[in-house]
Amino acid sequence: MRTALLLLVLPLATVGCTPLDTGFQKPDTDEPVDTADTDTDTEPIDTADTDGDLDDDGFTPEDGDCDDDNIRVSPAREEDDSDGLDNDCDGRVDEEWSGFSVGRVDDNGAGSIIVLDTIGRDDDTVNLSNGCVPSWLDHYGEGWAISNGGAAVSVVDVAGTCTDLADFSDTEVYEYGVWGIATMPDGFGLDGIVLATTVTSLEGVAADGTVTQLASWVVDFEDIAAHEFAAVSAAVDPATGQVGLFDYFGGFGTWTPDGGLVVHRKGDWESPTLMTTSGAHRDGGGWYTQGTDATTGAMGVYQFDLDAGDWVLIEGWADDTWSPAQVAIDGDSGDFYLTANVSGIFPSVYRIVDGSGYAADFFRIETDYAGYFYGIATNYTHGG
Ligand SMILES: [Ca+2]
Ligand SMILES: [Ca+2]
Ligand SMILES: [Ca+2]
Ligand SMILES: [Ca+2]
Repeated sequence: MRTALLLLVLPLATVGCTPLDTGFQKPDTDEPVDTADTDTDTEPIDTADTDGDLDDDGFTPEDGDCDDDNIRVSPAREEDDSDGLDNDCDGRVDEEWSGFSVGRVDDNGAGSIIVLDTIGRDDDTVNLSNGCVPSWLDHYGEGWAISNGGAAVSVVDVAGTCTDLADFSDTEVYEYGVWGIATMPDGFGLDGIVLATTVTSLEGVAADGTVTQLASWVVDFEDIAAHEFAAVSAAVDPATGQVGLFDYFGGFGTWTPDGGLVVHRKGDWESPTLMTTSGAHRDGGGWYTQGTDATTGAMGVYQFDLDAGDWVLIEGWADDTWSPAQVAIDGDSGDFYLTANVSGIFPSVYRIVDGSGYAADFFRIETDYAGYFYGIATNYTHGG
């Protein structure tokens, strides 16, 4: 059995807020649709278009139109789950949200993955073999990839058979072990690669166990001036392949195969504002984290404002018996779901309805259960 969850020691400070940049683009309506056209030609509308929106659906490719030759494809469309198109341009084709996969670790060390449906029913519990522990998890083929207790990146099939792909337990090489993981979607040159954060680097783990370092940065817990970043979790925007890297002390970075690493906010361990262990990308736009205000201890969901270079509180609540672990987002509604552990009582998946102030248990185990929830990943079905 493996153990090794939270390894760093945390100092405290204050938090600042800036206005939310939702990233929403107003449709441009300056180009009326060919109203004078009375003939029966089959030419596309607006062939002389100069506003860059060829199909006149209100979005240019720069605005996020991922098919500028089809009005049923744009960020303003709902997804149709049977037409083979990514109607809403979130990088997922024919997707329908179907619930979550939740990593559970019992007090006796047994690891499992609970599969929840859209209203929080336990559809399945997959018990992991080989003493594997799902500290962080993401989808991998029909099963999952996990950060296995901080010591390995492992894959789990639907029957629960757990196989290590790559070992990260040698602290001479990986001082802090392996933390958050995320599976790269196909189409960005890293098909099937499991991204793994080691605090000091981003590593890519292939199906054959080969580990390739994708980025590294300066981690210096003696010298804050030299220190850059301490990334403990990763998430991917499936529309662009951009990777978000979430720092334990409130920093944030992005990485792309072509552009490399950009640190948008330094992780300040000397006077952190926000403490966090996971993050997620919302389908259609935005990087989010679950975190704790380092001064007040209040918990919240935050969005990263790339222009301001800071986190913006989206929803917050104060209950110091709660300890949020990780966050996932329902790609249909945008609501937030957090694994959380209530001191001495029970673990929960907590649901926060975006923009409503509503927050309550979505799923919990109440009867004679001792254990914790950790990793959480959003589940989708594809095709109607
Ligand atoms: Ca368009
Ligand atoms: Ca379009
Ligand atoms: Ca889609
Ligand atoms: Ca579709």
